[in-house]
Parts: sequence; structure tokens; C-alpha cells
Amino acid sequence: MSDPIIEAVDKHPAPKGLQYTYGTAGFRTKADVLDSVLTRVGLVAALRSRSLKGKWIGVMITASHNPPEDNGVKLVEPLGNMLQEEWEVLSTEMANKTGGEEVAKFYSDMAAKYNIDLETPARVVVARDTRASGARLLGCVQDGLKAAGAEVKDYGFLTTPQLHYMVRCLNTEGTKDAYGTPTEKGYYEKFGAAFKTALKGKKASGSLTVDCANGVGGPKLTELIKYLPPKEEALEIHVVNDNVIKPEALNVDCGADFVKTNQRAPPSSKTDPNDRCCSLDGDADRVVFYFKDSNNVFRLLDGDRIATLVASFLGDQVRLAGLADSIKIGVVQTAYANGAATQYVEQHLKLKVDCTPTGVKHLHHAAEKLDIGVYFEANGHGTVIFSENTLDTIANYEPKNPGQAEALSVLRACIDLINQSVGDALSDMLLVEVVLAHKSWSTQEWLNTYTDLPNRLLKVTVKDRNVFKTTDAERRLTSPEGLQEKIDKEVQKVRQGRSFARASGTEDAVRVYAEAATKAEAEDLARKVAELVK
Ligand code: NG1
Ligand code: ZN
Repeated sequence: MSDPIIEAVDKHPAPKGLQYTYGTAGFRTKADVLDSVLTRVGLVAALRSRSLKGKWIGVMITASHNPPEDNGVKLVEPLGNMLQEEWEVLSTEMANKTGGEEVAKFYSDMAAKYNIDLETPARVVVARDTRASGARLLGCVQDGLKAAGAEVKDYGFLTTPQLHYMVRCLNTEGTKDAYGTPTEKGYYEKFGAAFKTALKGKKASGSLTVDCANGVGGPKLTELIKYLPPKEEALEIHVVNDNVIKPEALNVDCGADFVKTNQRAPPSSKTDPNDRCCSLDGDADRVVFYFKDSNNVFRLLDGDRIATLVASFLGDQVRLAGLADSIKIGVVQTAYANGAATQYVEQHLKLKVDCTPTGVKHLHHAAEKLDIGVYFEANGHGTVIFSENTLDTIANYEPKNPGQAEALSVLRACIDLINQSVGDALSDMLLVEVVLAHKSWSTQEWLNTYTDLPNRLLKVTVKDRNVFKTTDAERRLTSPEGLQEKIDKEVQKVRQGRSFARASGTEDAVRVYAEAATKAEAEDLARKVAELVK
């Protein structure tokens, strides 16, 4: 009898001489060399589900902010978290096996090693972004899933956070932790209703223009708007760069990564000074805000700004609710956070800051240790999570006066509005709007909270990025030998200087970050460190 796993794997042979790694964001590379990986990911997803007694596992086909010709895939754990690290290693091993027989053997070896009963049902949810290669790659995953005998739910096109939401809903359905209805409509209803409640009748000033990177966020935001309160009462949204019919336009001269990296608005932007804008990335898990000030100068409000805004607002509400003694808020950042943001949180908001390596899974783990953990990467990827105890406290606290009751109600609505399974651009965007409406702040007032240190992020192509090894949350290099000392010397030459280099987890390059008291010094420092890295 022929083995369906061998057949499926041999139907999508691996290109010769390529090494695949399950990195910060799963497997990600040029779409035309991913077929074999996707089939094997289907097998791993089925095994992972069986190892968890048939819990739903998510498979998201996306390459986020990468160019249109790239694609990728990542696995989502039952509560919407990123894949467990041990399984990342197994996925990498599986992806690099040569042919069907080797894969089938590895599959049964894994089952034996982890005591996985292959008769247990396997349940897998799949979705994809709008890339042209998505349909073909979906077929490859389906082949793997079918060969492993998994039950599959295909949601078609979703944003990455919507897929995480579905996974969490499916696994908590009918329990006391039920997260919501596992349908697109359920998602829109949940976040739309929470937005309305959290606003407490307040109306956002002006309108919000949302650049959707010509990705899946466009059509999904258009749908979400139908579930928000009428624009006359709450928020007027203009959707731009939502062309998904032309997949080659994805992330090109638009989107959160373009805006953050180039520190400018998309060239197509037609907004007036002080108009509030934001940009999503290609799979809508990142968002950054920006505007042109009265002098027509571009002003960026990135993930650091969202974190400080949200942390200060939640801190106020916790205090107003009378819960300041029992609930502590903390902020989690990476080394890419602007030094001024870190200082603002510690010295002005008087909150604890943790720094972790790049990649949301690291931030998420650190945030899980806090009562309320606000975590954002500077590029706009992040969310807020509430501990079990905090959720209980907020749910059960008896307010002592109308002021406390109002703050409690806002907090409860925020818990619903924030996608706690993962950073979600659409949910984060609505949260920012709620906070600005409550504070009656313009983007200029939000910007005035602190002044960013000028900074520069460079991408350096090197022969072998794997030789760059780091310590101290990626802020210092331990290899190549002697390089860190040279970087330190350059840093000392500028005022308020800080710089670090690390290998990217998603691209074949080393990233160099530098900040300093002036733009010229920051640029100069970044250039010098890049020279050292080359
Ligand atoms: P790498 O390529 O490892 O720097 C990038 C982002 C991360 C994270 C991942 C996943 C920067 C500097 N790095 O990682 O923050 O978002 O992609 O998408 O923005
Ligand atoms: Zn993304």
C-alpha cells in the first residue's frame, strides 16, 4: 500500500541546495521555492494538533511586509500564540528533509518521541493574505494536511490577527474563556461593539485616513467599518491603498514598513496638514500613525508612541477605577525602541520597562508576567495583555462611586477591544482612536508627550549573517570578535549615542540601528557602524 505522506511530499519536491529556517515569523522567502515547505508544514500542523489532543492549530500563509514575490507560513498555537520554540526546531528539521521517505520517517519518529497517538483527530485552520502565490501554496498545505488525515477549516483570505482570533475562538468555544464567535462576522461584531462601548459617546476629532498597503487589511477594514457606530457619532475613516486586485502593488511605496523605514508618508498620500493618518502592513498586524504638521513636516507616531499612549491611558483608568494598588502596568520593548520613549515610560509614566530580543513572541512572554503588559515593537507590531488575576479583578470589582463605575466600564470595553491573541492593526487602530477621543488629543498633542531621538535603521548585506551573535536582548555582539568594541568607540563619539547590529530573522541581512542627539550624528553613526559590519 502506498503511503499518502510519501506521495504528498514527493508531489512537491524540495529545490536542491536550499536550507530553510523557521525564523522570527515562520518560514519566509521567495514564493517559488516554498511548495515543499508548505506541504511539510501541513504535516507538522497535524502532528501539533494531535499532540494537543485535537486542539485547533492555525496555519497562516503570508509574508507580511515583504515584497509581493515573497511568501511565507507560520503556525499558530491553540490560544492564538506563536508556535512553541521546540516545534519551531522540529519544523525546520522537517522542512530540510530530502524526500518523501525521509519525511514520512521523521513524521513517525516525531509521533513516537512525543507520544503522539496518530489516531487522535487533528484539526487545522488555514488562511492567507492576498499574494498571487497564496492559492498555489494553500494547495501544497492542503496536500500535507490531507495526507496526515487532518480536518481542515479554510477561511480563505484573512488578516493574520483574524486567523489568530479564529484559532482562539475555536479552542475556547463553549468554555468560560470563550473568546468570541469563530467567524469573520463574529470578529467584526466583537470589535465593533467594544469600540462603541469604549468610546462612551465621545467622538473622534477630524477623520482617519488608513493606508492598507494594498493588502488584505483593505477589504477587511471596509467590512469592519460596517459594524462601527455611524461616522457622525464616532469616527470617519477613509480607506486608501486597498487595491488587492493588483497583487504586485502589495507593500509597494505604501504600508507600515515603508512609512516606518523611510520616515515619510506614502508618495500617493493626499492628506492636508494635521490630518490623522495610519498605515497597516501587508497582513494587517502592524500599524503606525503619522501626520504632516502645520509646517508640512512629516511626523511619525510609531509603535513606541502607541505603547506610551495606551499605557498612560490604561494607567489612568486603573487609577480612576480605584484599582491602582492591585494592578500594575508594565511596558515591554525591544532594542529598537527610541531611547526617548524608554525614558518617558520610566521617568514620566513611572512604569517598569522590560527589553527583550526582537520578535513578538519574546515580548509576549515578558508581557505575560505582568498584570497588564503593554508590548509594542517600534515598527507598530504589538498589543496589550491582561493576566488572569487582572481579568478577574476587573470583572468582579464593585465600584464605590459613579467615577469608578465609568472607568471600570471603559477598562472592560478595552479588554474586548484589544485582540489579546496577537498584535492586530485594526484593533490597535481603534484603541488609539478611543484613547485620543477620551483625552481630546490631536496627533500634535500626542506627539508633544516627548521628543524622539533622531535615529537611523540600515540594512547591510553581508557574506554570512549567521556569524553575528548577540547578548543582552540583542544590544551587544559577542561575535565576530572585537566588533562590539569598535562599535562602542563610534558610539562614544556622538552625543546621546546608542547603536547596535544584529542579524535579521526575516531577511538575509544585518540590521544596524543608531540614535543620537542630532539627525546628522545619528546618520553618521549608523553609516560608520554599517561600515564596520560589512
Ligand atoms: P527582523 O528581520 O528579524 O529584524 C522584522 C522586524 C521585527 C519583527 C519581524 C517579524 C524590525 C527592525 N524588525 O524582524 O520587529 O516585526 O520582522 O515580522 O522592524
Ligand atoms: Zn505583518
